[in-house]
Amino acid sequence: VPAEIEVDYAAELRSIGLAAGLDAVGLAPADPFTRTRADLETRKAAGLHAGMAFTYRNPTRSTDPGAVVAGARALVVGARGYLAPAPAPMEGPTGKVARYAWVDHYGELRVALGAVARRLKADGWRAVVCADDNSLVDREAAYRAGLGWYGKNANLLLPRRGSWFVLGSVVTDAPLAHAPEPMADGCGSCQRCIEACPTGAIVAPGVVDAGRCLAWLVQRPGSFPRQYRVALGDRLYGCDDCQEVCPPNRHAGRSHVAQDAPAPGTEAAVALLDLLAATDAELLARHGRWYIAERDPRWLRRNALVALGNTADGREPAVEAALVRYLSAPDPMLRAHAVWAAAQLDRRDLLAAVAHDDDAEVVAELALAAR
Ligand code: B12
Ligand code: SF4
Ligand code: SF4
Repeated sequence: VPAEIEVDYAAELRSIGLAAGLDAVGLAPADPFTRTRADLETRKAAGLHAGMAFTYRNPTRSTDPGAVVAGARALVVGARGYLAPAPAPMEGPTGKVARYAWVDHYGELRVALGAVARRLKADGWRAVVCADDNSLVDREAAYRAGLGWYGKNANLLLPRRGSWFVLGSVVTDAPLAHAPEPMADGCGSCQRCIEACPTGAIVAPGVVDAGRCLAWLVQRPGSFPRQYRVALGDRLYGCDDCQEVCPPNRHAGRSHVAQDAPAPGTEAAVALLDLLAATDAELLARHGRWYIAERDPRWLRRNALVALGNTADGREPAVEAALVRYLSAPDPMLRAHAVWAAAQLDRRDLLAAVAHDDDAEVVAELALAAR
């Protein structure tokens, strides 16, 4: 393929991506991400993945575009902005949802990348969309395509526009590869994200310890670690603190704003008492597009109990009723979190309900609540 045709074709694919809803598009060669493979392996060995599978399950695969498309030669990488206005606050105790999950931004991203893939396929090339799945490390693809730099909070920041972007690629065997200049660091001496992280999860510039990161603690199965329950505050799903404080994200008008008014169905907060009263089927229907370990809604109820314990008024009859109900829940993990929440809300008087509980976690929680 003559060079000028390649350039035209790349420009055309770029326009297709932009017209389909991407805010930035770049190209990268499909060489294996060797540095990222080493990062995944060393961080996994150091336990910083905290049991996560995702891209950590098989670092050799998730850093090799050739494992997605045999003979891969290029990546067309897209970023889609998700900063949007917040809906009006809700009444009563609510759990906060991180911005990336307010609507299905990954769905929109995949549709836009799909338009690029369709064009490539129509021209006889192979093309596969990878976005937020376990097959490719998306930030590194975007970094290699020159879309942005790695912030100290590990997020990829686009120049002047910040990090409120989801990222994905089209892996193709089309010969589009032009290695762009990698984006220069834009953080400089700033380290606000490191200082603002409520759990100290950013253990070195660009390195997040998932075992402390609230974004993973709300997703992972098991009891919510006691030492981070207060830090969870009113969060239910995701955490945005290290991005909210980031100067390139804070300059009004500099980050991409998707629209003027909240999109229909925007879910920036969830009524905690409704969540705690809902059935499994209702919770999966409402929140099924979130990552919920084992598709088991009890992890959402666990998060909701912690957020309730951090924010509610324990004398409110509806809050008291929820605590009473969960103190006699069949699931001991949820009873234990209800004990914690009741103690946080100064309702140790309700703990008589579990005085004879023989579950080890509930007993341990009661002993701590009595202090
Ligand atoms: C696992 C995962 C998580 C985990 C672990 C996060 C992590 N830091 O790895 C958890 C659940 C905690 C998580 C949280 C979030 N995630 Co997440 N997550 C992923 C996933 C599935 C894999 C990430 C991965 O492989 N990381 C591997 C490690 C090695 O990469 P890294 O942490 O980015 O490390 C890089 C830097 O350290 C850099 N580096 C190396 N040396 C140095 C030195 C310096 C000085 C610096 C600055 C950098 C640097 O190189 C490393 C890569 O080689 C991707 C989707 C995908 N398939 O890629 C989404 C993804 C990374 N997540 C995303 C989002 C939106 C989030 C949250 C903002 C969601 C939220 N609001 O709660 C938070 C942000 C937390 C944070 N500060 O990182 C976006 C990020 C978009 C962007 N603009 O960067 C992605 C790309 C999803 C997507 N397709 O858009 N996530
Ligand atoms: S997402 Fe929250 S907990 Fe995780 S590193 Fe950022 S500020 Fe810390
Ligand atoms: S807060 Fe500062 S150090 Fe952290 S990512 Fe943003 S610019 Fe970089």
